[in-house]
Amino acid sequence: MSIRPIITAPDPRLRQVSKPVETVDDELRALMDDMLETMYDAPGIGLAAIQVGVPLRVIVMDLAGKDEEPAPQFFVNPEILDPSEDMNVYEEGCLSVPEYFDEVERPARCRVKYLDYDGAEQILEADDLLATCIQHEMDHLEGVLFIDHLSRLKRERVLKKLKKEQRLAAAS
Ligand code: GNR
Ligand code: NI
Repeated sequence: MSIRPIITAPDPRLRQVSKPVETVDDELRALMDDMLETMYDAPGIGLAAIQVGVPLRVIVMDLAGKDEEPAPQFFVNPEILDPSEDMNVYEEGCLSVPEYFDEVERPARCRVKYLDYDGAEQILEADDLLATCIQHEMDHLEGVLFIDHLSRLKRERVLKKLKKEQRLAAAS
C-alpha cells in the first residue's frame, strides 16, 4: 500500500468524467487500498479515485468516529437511487479544495447501488452524513466539486486563492 498525492483545484483533471470499472480484480483492490491509506493520511472521510488522478468510478469512505474501530467502505460503479424530496444542509469540505468549508444542500436520503470490494452487488440505504458524503463523492465522478454548488462569487474567490497559493508554493 502507498499514499498517493491528492490533486487540488483548479487542476483540470478534477473535471474529467470517470469511467466505469470493468472488473473488480486485484489491481483495482490495490488502487482501493492505496486510496484508503491516502484518505486516512490526509485525513478525510471519503475519497474518489480522480482525486489521486485515476479517472475510474471508485470511491472509498470511512465515517467512523475518532474513538471507533475503522469502518472502511468501498463503492465501485455507484449509482444513486430514489433521492429523497427533503433536503439536508451540511458544512462540507474537500481534500481537493483545501482549507475551505461551506454549506451545501443535498437530498437528505438516498439508496446507493454499487459493487463492493469483492465485486458483489450491494444496495445501501443512506441518510445523514453517509448520504451527504456519497453524493459529494458521486459528484467527483462527474467532474463536479462541492464549490460548484455555491454562488459564482464564492467559487471564484476560493479558486483564486488556491491559484495564488499554488503560485507561491511553486516559487519557493
Ligand atoms: O473529508 C471530507 N469531509 C467531508 C465533509 C463533509 C462533506 C463531505 C466530505 S468529503 C471530504 C473528503 C473529500 O474531499 N472527498 O471527496
Ligand atoms: Ni471531495
